[in-house]
Amino acid sequence: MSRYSLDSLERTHLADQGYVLREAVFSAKEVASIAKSCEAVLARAASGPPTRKIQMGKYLFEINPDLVTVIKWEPEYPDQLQGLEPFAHFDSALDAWGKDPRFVDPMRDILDTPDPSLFTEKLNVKRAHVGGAIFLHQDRPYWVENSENADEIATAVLFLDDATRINGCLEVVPGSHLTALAKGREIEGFGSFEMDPDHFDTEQLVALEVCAGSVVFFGPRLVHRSLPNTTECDRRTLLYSYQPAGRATSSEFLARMLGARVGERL
Ligand SMILES: O=C(O)CCC(=O)C(=O)O
Repeated sequence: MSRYSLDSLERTHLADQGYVLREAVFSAKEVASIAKSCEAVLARAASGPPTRKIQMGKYLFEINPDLVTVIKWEPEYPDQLQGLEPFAHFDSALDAWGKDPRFVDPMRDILDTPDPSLFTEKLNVKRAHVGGAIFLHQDRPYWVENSENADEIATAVLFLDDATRINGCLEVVPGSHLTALAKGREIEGFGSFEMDPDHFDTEQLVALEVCAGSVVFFGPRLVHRSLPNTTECDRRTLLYSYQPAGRATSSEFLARMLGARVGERL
């Protein structure tokens, strides 16, 4: 048993509800340091030579071939960053945080593997007033074509700011990981990754209002979303997704797609 392993109540909660919430996992000082690294990564990604922004579904993507990453912009405010994925291959500080036992020990239990390692890393920065929604989805469909086994990937979400209903906290559907994979709605040019809220009882969503430094862990089938940030403060999250060691990472899949080798252009 490792220091931060799931306890028996958490294991039961994970099995029944599909997620585990731990509060105050990282101190305010640690969160401030992580957030500083995140902002530096975002600034670096946004300062490169602009490439074409592509609207896919409700999202606005820019693929940055130099950093081998995908930048998301706010569709309604196209000069405002929405997020970035992946980035551990070009930021050693955030790569190192991804190895912290407070993420890795629980992941050992969740994935039932002795050596979880990073599959992908994502930053979501719902900026004050302009941060938009992350639409209802499961993670698995996004990963099926871009991983070695999408069923063996799980995510830890670290909250870098206090998260509330009005700034777009994470909302999850407890138990949704146990039901059949939801059918996505087909969006031209994007695929069927998003779920159709008209065919899903969104009353089942539970808003996870948490303090900065808290972490939520969940697997690839949990239905979740987050709403726009209507407040005057940012609501940022850092997501680390893990898989058993030795498998190709999302940056390697992206590099293959771009015809580049990770590290070669950084
Ligand atoms: O609200 C968030 O930051 C989490 C969003 C999410 O589920 C995702 O980016 O896949």
